[in-house]
Amino acid sequence: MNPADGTVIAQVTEADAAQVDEAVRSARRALSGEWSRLGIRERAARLHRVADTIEKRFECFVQAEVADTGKPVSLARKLDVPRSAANFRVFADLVKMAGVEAFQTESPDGTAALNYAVRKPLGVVGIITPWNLPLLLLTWKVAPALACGNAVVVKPSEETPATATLLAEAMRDAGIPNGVYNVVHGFGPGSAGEFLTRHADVDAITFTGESRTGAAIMQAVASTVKPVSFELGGKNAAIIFADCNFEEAVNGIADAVFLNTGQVCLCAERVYVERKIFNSFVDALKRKAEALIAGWPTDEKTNLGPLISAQHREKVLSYYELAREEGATVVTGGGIPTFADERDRGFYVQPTIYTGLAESARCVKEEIFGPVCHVAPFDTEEEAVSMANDTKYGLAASIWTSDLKRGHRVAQQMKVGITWVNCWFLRDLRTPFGGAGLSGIGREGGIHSLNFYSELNNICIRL
Ligand code: NAD
Ligand code: 6OD
Repeated sequence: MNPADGTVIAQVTEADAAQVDEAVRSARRALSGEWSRLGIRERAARLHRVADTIEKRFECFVQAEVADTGKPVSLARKLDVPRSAANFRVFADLVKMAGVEAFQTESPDGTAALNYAVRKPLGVVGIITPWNLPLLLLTWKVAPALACGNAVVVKPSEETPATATLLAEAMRDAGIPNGVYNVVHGFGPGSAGEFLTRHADVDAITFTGESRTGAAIMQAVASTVKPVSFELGGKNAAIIFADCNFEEAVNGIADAVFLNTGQVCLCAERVYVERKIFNSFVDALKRKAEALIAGWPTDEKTNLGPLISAQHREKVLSYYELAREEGATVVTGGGIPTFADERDRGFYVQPTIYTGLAESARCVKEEIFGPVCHVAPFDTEEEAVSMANDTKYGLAASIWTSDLKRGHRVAQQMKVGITWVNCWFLRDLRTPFGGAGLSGIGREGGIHSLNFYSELNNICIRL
C-alpha cells in the first residue's frame, strides 16, 4: 500500500509453511553446491558485484524503497540505497582481512601445542526484518551472512516487500548461485515469519524489530537452540548541555527526532536540555518542526513522509492523545495535517513536540516510533545522566557539548549500545552495533557480525 495516499501498489504472495520449507531446502542445497567451493576472495568479489549491481540499478532501488515506505525520495537516495551497497562492500572487504585467534600453549607438564580457530559458515540463516529502513537493515544482515559463506532465507516486513525482491535480481545478476539468497513474504505470527523461526533446519535467526516480537521469536527458537541476534526497540535520550554549539545541536536533534518521520530505532524521543537554554532550544526545535515539508514522497523538496501504515498511525495518534491525558504541553503538532488532495487518505501525522510530562509518564517510557519527542529541562549533569538511563531500553544516546571531557564522561555512563557525541546516526560499519536491556541481544557490525554469522572451530595441535 502507498502510505502517501492509501492506494494499493501491488499484491504479494504470502508464503505458507510448505513454501518456507522449500526455501530452507533450497538454501541447504546451495550450501553443498558451487557456493561452498568458492574461496573467500571469490565470495568477496561476488559481494562487490552485488554492490555494483545495486549502484547500476540505483534509481530502481530508490523507487522500490519509496514505493515500499513512502519515505522522501531524497532520503532513499542519500541514505538507504548507498548504505545498502556499502553494506556489501564493507563486509566483503572485512571477511578478507579478518584474522583468527592463535595461541601457543604450554601445559604445566611441559606439553606444547598450537591452538588456532577456523571460521565456518553457520549454515542456513533466517533473516527477519522490519519496515522502517527495509533495504538498509536487510542488507546489513545479508551481506555479512553471505560473506561468511552462509545461505539465507529472508522474510522482509509485510509492509515493505519490494526491495528484498529486487535484491534477488541483483544477486542473480552478480553471480550469486541459485539458492544462496531466498525470499519469503508474509506476516509474523502464524505466517512466514513464525514458520521460519520454528523450522528445524534453520541454523540461526537474526532479527530486527520490536522488543516483544524478539521475545516471541526467542520462545520459538528455544526448542531447537538456535543462535539469535536481536536488534530491537529503543526509547533513546539526547542530552543537550548549555555549552553546546547551539545551531549544530538544534539541527542534530531535529534530525534525530524527525528523520524518516521518526521511524528510526535510533531516533531520540526523550530530549533533556540544560535549563539555561531550555526555552530557546524548544523554540528553535519548534521552528525546525514547523518548517518540515510533508509533501509527496516523490517530490524532491519533501523531507517528511507519511507513517508506514494506517495501523501504525493509529498507534502514534493514540500516544498523541495519551500525552494530552498525561498533562503534556503541546509545543507544536499533536494531530493530522490536511492537504485537500489524495494525501488526506495517506498516513501523515504532524511533527510533534511535548514538554511538561512527568518522567514516569507512559509517553516518556514507551517507544512511540513517530515524529515526536518530549523535551525536559535539567540542572546538573548527574540529573541528566540519571533521567537518560531511567529506561528499560538501551539502544542509543546522543550528547551535545563543547566540553569534550564532559562528552567522554557522560558518554561512558550511558547504558546503551551506541552513544554519539555532537552527532547522531554517524555510522562506521566496523563498529559494534546493538542494544542493552530491551533493545537487543548481541552486537553486529565489523568483526562482531563475522563472529555471529560463523561458527569458530578451535583446532589444538600437539607439538
Ligand atoms: P515488528 O517486530 O512488528 O516486525 C518485524 C518483522 O518481524 C516483520 O518482518 C514481521 O513480519 C516479523 N514478525 C512479527 N512477529 C513475528 C513472529 N512472531 N515471528 C516471526 N516474525 C515475526 O517490527 P516493525 O513494526 O516492523 O518495526 C519497528 C520496530 O523495529 C520498532 O520497535 C523499532 O525500534 C525496531 N527496530 C529496531 C532496530 C535496531 O537496530 N535495534 C532497527 C529498526 C527497527
Ligand atoms: O546503521 C545501522 O547499521 C543500523 N542497523 C541502523 C538501524 C536503524 C534503526 O532503525
